[in-house]
Amino acid sequence: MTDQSNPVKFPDKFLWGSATSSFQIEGATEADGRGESIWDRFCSQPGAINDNTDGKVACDHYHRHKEDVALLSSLGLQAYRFSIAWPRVLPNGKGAVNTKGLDFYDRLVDELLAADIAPFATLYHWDLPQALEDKNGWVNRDTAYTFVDYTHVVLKRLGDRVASWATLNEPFVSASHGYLTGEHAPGRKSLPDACAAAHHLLLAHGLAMPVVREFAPDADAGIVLNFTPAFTHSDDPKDQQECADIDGFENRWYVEPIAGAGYPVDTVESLGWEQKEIQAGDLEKISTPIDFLGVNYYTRQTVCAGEKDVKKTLPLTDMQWEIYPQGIREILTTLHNRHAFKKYFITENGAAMPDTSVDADEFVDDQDRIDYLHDHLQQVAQAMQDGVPVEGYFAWSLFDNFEWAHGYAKRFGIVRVNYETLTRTPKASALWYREVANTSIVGREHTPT
Ligand code: IFM
Repeated sequence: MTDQSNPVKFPDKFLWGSATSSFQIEGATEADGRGESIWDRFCSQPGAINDNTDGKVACDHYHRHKEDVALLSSLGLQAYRFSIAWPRVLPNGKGAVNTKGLDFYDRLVDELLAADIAPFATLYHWDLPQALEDKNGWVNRDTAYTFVDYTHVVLKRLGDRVASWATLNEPFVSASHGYLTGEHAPGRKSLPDACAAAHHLLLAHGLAMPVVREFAPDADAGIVLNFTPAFTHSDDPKDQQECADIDGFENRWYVEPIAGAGYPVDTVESLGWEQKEIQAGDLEKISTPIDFLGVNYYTRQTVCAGEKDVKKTLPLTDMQWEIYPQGIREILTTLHNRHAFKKYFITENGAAMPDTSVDADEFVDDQDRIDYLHDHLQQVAQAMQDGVPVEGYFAWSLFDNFEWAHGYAKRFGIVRVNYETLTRTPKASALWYREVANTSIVGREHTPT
C-alpha cells in the first residue's frame, strides 16, 4: 500500500466531474413520445428487479434538469457525463425522429455550457429500444448499423456543442448481463448470443466513430469500458487458468480488439466461440483509433476454479464489492503499458454505501464514501506519476439512482435523493468533492468549507 496520508495535487487542467445515465435518473419514460426500452420491459417482469421498482420516475431528472445543472454548478464541477436515451430520440429504434426527445438533450447541453460545465455524452448506456430487441437485439448484426443511423441523428443535432463523445458504456455488461446471465435486460441466457452481442456492440462502436468525427470534428471520441481485475490466491494451474479466462472474458475481450490486437485467442478458445459473426473488415472497423479510453473501475474479483463464492477478505461496499483502491492504478498502468492509448478518463468510480446516518435535514455524513473516493484518487495520482495520461475523473454517481437489478436499494450518489419528495441533498462526500474540484488537491485533512 502506498502512503495515503499526504495530500496530492492534481494538474490544474485535470477535469473534475460526475456521471449518471439516462435510464437511471431521467424517469418520464412515457413523456413526449419516448419509446419503450428493454429496461422498461424488463422491469415489468415479476422478480426481475430486487425491490420491484422501475424507471418510471427515477430522479425525475427529465423534468428537473435545470435544477440539476444548477446543483452541478454549485458543486464547482467542470464536466458532466450523461447518456442519451436512444428510445427518446428514435422511439422505434429507427425511422421517425422524436424531435421532443432531442430537444431535451439540446436544452441540457445548452444549460451545461451556460454554466461552464463540459458535456461528456455517451450514446448508449444500456437502454436499447424494445423494438430492436424484438428483432433479436444486439444478437442481430443489423442493430450495429441501426446504431450508426441513431448516432447520425444525435450528432447532427448536438455535435457542435458536446466536448466528448463515448459510443458505448461497458459493452461487457450489456453482452454478459443482458445475454448470458440474464440478470439485466433483456434477460437472455445464452453464451453464443452473448458472444454475438459483444461483437455487434464493438462493431457498432467502430462504425459510429467516423460519424462522430464527421459531425464533431473538435470533440474527443472514444468508448467507456469497465475493468475488474481478477486475482487468485493459489498456484494451482486450474485456478490460474480460471483467472486468465475471467480476465480475458471481462477485461481483455473489449479493449484488445479496440487497440487493434483482435480478440484474446486463449479466451476465444476456452469459451469455444466459433466467431461466425466476424465478417471481413470488422476488426479494422472496431480498431478505428480513439481519442480517449474511458475507464470504469469499482472493485477486484478473487477467483478459484469451481467455486462461485470465493471468500472476500477486504472491506466491502454495500454492493458487497471488495474495496481495492490499488486496482485502479494497476488497471491504468497495465492498459497503458499494453496499448498506450492517447489519454484516459476515469469515467466512473464510486461506491454504494449504506448511508444510514441521514439527519433531519436529510444530510448524510458518508465518511466511508469519502474514504473510498480519496483512496482511489490517490491511486489515480500514482498511475499518473507512473506516466499514464489521465485527464479527468467522474465520480459515480452524481445522484442516488436506479441501480439496475437492485432497484433503488443501493445508493451510489454523492447527492442524496429522497425518492418520495425527490429532494436532492448533497452528502458530506459532495462537499468534500467540491473542495477537491476547487483546489485539485486530494487529501484527508482537507475539510470542506
Ligand atoms: O450504476 C452502474 C452504471 O450504470 C454502470 N457502471 C457501474 C455502475 C454501478 O454498478
